[in-house]
Amino acid sequence: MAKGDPGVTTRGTRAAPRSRKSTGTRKHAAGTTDLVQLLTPTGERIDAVTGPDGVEYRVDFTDEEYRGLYRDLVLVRKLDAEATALQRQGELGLWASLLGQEAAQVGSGRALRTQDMAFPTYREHGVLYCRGIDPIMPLGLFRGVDQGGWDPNEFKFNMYTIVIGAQTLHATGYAMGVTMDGKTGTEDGEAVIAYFGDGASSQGDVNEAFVWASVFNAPLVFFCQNNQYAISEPLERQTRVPLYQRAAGFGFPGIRVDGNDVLATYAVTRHALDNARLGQGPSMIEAYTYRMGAHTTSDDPTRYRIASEVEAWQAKDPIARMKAFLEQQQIADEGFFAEIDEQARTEAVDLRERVLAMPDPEPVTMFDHVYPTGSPELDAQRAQFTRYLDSFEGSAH
Ligand SMILES: Cc1ncc(C[n+]2csc(CCOP(=O)(O)OP(=O)(O)O)c2C)c(N)n1
Ligand SMILES: [Mg+2]
Repeated sequence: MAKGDPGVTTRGTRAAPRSRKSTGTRKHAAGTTDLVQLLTPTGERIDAVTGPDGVEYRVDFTDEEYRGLYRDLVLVRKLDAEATALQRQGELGLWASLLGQEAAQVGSGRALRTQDMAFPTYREHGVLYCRGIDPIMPLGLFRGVDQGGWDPNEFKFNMYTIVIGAQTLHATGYAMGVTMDGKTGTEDGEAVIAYFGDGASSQGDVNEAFVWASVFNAPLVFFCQNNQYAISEPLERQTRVPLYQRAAGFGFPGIRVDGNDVLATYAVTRHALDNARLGQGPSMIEAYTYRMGAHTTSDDPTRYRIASEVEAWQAKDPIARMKAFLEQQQIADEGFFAEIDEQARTEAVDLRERVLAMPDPEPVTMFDHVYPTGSPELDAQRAQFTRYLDSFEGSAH
């Protein structure tokens, strides 16, 4: 992604990209589609779209910025595939692939401003990449050699959270703190984004987070990646209404975006974040997408879904449509695509080599980062565990 702040506008204050072929501006009539989309599955560009919320969404990127988004999409997919391969070869304990969700993650991740704080689940490798964190970090976690080694404050990206939905409460508390610190109400204010899944939407924690964020007007965007499954449970086991409509019951706006469209996801997320930072409170985005792979490497999705469904979503692939757009508009040529593929290959090889070189930690170090200053109870446990390890001294084990 190019440096600087890529253009996004709402309500049409900036011009559409010049001389691009497009399908023009679309309006959502009542009762028609409620999906905000700026790039169709075949790569056709829609200049602007008015969502059911009455907001006109558009982006105004330079050619370099469009190419940057494509680069991000390809790189995060490639690194993710490498991590899956590493797990298959016994080098990671587990991996939760983002395959199919690249646009939802890159679009929202790039929409964050530097000062914004993100609270991820365990699948947000694409957002982590956009935040500038070394992609090896989550691999250390899933290899079991560290406990998640980045500083959330330095990168404004909190730790991965595997307890479903818990991070929405952490995000709510953090966002309430942002308001108390007086960091909202201006264009350079801070906004917060909480990622969660369609399955998590049924958790009590998430619904409590909705209530608290709403009544305290927290500067928070609830970003739900509806990838259609919670492990094997399909969406219809979570809800009888479109997920984004849940927001209305809690008293804040909700919107559904095509989560396989990086441009629309960027526009919708940037708008919601800017509203939050200006003090206009929380909102919810439902990024409508699909988990193309298994839930994790411990899962076999052929047991609960049919191949034709996966094929239907393959036709909506987030990277293919961006590539088609770049080709159709002559924003990128074969040389560019080859260069990106080569960069992705090189970064994946580098990632692999660094994972294989990760040393196993001394078992006793697992006590090191439980509390910042330790505790008597923890010290006792460490001492006991050390005695236990010492008892093997001189044995064959
Ligand atoms: C509190 C809690 N309950 C159950 C689990 C087991 N679990 C792990 S992932 C998952 C499904 C989550 O589905 P969703 O929220 O749609 O996210 P996705 O994995 O699809 O990204 C469950 C039930 C857990 N980690 N935490
Ligand atoms: Mg899901």
